[in-house]
Amino acid sequence: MATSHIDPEYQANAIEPNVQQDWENRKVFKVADTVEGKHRYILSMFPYPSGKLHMGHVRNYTIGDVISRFHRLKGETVLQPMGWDAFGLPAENAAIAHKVAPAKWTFENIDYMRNQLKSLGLAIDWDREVATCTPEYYRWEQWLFVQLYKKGLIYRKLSTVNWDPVDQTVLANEQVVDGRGWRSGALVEKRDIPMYYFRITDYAQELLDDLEQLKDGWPQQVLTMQRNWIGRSEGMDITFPSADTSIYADELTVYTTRPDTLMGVTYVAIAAEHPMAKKAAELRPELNAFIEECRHGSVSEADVATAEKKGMATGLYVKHPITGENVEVWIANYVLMSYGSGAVMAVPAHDERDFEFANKFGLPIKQVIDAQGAKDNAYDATTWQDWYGSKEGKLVNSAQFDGLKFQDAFDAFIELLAPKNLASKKVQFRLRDWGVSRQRYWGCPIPMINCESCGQVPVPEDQLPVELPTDVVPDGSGNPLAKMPEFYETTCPHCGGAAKRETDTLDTFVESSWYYARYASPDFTDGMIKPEAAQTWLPVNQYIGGVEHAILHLLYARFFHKLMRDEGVVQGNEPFANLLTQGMVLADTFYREEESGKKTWFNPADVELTRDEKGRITAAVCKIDGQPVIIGGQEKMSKSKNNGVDPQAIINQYGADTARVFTMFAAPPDQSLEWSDAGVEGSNRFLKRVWRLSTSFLEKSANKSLHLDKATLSKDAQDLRRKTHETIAKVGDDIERRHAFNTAIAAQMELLNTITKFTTTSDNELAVEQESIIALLTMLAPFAPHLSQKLLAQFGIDLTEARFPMVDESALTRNTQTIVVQVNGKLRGKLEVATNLSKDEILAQAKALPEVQQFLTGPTKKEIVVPNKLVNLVV
Ligand code: ANZ
Ligand code: ZN
Repeated sequence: MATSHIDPEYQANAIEPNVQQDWENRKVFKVADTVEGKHRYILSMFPYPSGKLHMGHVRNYTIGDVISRFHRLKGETVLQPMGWDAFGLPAENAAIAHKVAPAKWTFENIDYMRNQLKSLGLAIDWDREVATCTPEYYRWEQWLFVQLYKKGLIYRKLSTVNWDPVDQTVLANEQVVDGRGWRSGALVEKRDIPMYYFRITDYAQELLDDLEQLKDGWPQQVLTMQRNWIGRSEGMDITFPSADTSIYADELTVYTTRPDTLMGVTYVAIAAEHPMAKKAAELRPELNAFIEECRHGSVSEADVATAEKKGMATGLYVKHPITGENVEVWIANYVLMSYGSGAVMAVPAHDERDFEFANKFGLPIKQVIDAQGAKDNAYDATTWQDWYGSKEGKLVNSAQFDGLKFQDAFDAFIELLAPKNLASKKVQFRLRDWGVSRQRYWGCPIPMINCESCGQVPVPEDQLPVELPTDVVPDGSGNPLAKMPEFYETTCPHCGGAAKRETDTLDTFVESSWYYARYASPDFTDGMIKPEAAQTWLPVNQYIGGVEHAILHLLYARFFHKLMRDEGVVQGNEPFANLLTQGMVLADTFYREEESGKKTWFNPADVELTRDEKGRITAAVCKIDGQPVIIGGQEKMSKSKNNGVDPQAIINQYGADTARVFTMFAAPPDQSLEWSDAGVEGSNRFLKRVWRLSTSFLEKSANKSLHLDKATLSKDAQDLRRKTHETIAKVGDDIERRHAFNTAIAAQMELLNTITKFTTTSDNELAVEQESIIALLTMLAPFAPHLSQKLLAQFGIDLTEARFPMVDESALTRNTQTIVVQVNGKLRGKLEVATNLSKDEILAQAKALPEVQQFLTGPTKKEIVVPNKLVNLVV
């Protein structure tokens, strides 16, 4: 038994740096690229180096760390890496604001945040740190790009994008707010520019099918979001021939999921970018202004669906493929060029958007499905809703097709039109190919060369990486790379002539799509991933991150895994076997409102609260001026509400272990966590009590050599052992299977209470108490590793070598039980008996009790024995 002196007071700040230093010195969390025996890869989504950690990070990384440390305690080799999603727009914005190069800003942030992460005490193999903005990383991304380009899985095409004329850049749909650029506020235009695309649609079916492999490891809700995003629909391409080929030569093809409504088509609508619209504008110049108008505004499907319907007739006609009647072609703002064929057969009676459009422009409406509630064939403005949406009804007003239901109609139209090349079945995905070109500086250079005579030529592999110059300070006007001849001037690898490098960079989602794989062998210089390392560590066993990444990041990473698999770089079909999506971190908000309605938000750290007995806030004043502020309720921590709690302040005040225990105890990991100072203090008190219990035990047991003798335990000792081993079983299950870290901690708090109440009268009882304390400290290690390591050391145990305690099944079974003894239904005595005692023996012992005997005034008329519970004697 170690007897070194230990501080009786829990002082986190005195312990934590030392323990962290010890881990670093001994490289405790370092793992090899290849491992024999049980191993596991636990990964939390890597951070963007924005400047400092926020509570969401603390929660995310603590969850990952608890799982990692638990499996280490189970004797497994655990890979838990960390790195930086280091390219992206904020670095450029900071550059514009502070005139500092994005590289410098980024690396300084990384240095600061790395220290913060280290102060949290995460069991990370820091030798595997990766920053995506380093050429060592992105050269392999460029390498893959070149392979995919050669295979045709990346292509270049002109495409219509949201263009911000002030920022001179393409905007993502979500960066368009009310038709304006999110940063500049400028009216967004649509523009055609050449962009590189990943052919993710080639993998759409597989991305959908393989969700099946994830159904036990991923949250249901995320699987649904993935499925909807991929959006498989089955429909038909139907061709409407030109009514007059001397005016318009081509035929018009539409995509429809409701071919059964074909006889209800009253017009055809095309997108403003459709080639037929251009032709029509040549004939009718007044269309140009409208086409131009459609170029503004968003290309987002959601926006388009809800925008006010606008349109103009083209003056061109097509022929209905069945009746041969002329159908007028309209340009409509609700038709997307990027979906199907950019043209729709409009059936206003059964499609809401067509209905709205037809009403606005006075176009005919013809019912062809006999839906319930629409008995009358004439259009009735009050019942039109009943007509659309339903695939259940039978066809009406559809000539020889009357009476058919959806599937029969589908087959009948195919049978009739397919031989004439006027229809074909089609599976359509909502998923679009992934445009990856960004007109930005701080990103991975696209490894392509543009040659006037040879076109687009990939950079030869031996010339990779194409390095991004790091000493550039963007000024906000377009992409600086496009203004740097020293970057873009090059020679064509094909013809040797003068050529120009691509100056666009890749979407930063590309870097985050494969970092999980790079961690397996971050320093490998002969390829993306060392084959043995990929074999050892992939797929990630447990991935943890915010639900905000449920769609795009996860979809792209799944896609990349398949791309890399097909390139022979990794095996398996999916990158993340299990996924945990953590909930948001909420905190109280406080504000004052000016007469104008403008709100000023106060940080919770600057607000003094008064609470009632139940802990509810009853009053709040600003600490600076002592005046009241309005209580705004709990909201997601954010800059806009100024309700972020700085993790550093918590760590400085209470230590990392308290911050970790609080974030794990306050809520199950997938639910919202409500920040509360009282909760933080409570967690800190718990750790202090653990400390006090351990140190006072060490004092009273000093210089004793304890040995646990299970055969001669007092009842209290048996009870404590049972509680201890029940807790071990529960905590193990809570952490490993249920990911219910909050109840795991609650169980440890209970155990602490039980141990604290236990009084020892013998060395054997001391040995029992010691067993319980060591079990508690070990179970607590995933949550409060510093405290745990420091205290366990006093018991001669090195946490880094320790194992999660084993459940002693013999301690779980109760050897004795308490039986209540009644006479005529009244409680007269209690009996402590062995659990395996027979009914007769229990009865005999009950009757022999002196306090019972005095009531047995005559022979018993009835003797009732309820096993494990009670004996009732009736006299
Ligand atoms: C006729 C029809 C009748 C339609 C009806 C719907 C209901 P999903 O299911 O999402 O795949 N559509 C086709 N291409 C379009 C485009 N480029 N822009 C806007 N809308 C387009 O949607 C397929 C339906 O969306 C298609 O089926 C088409 O309208 C419309 F009672 O055709 B439907
Ligand atoms: Zn050339």
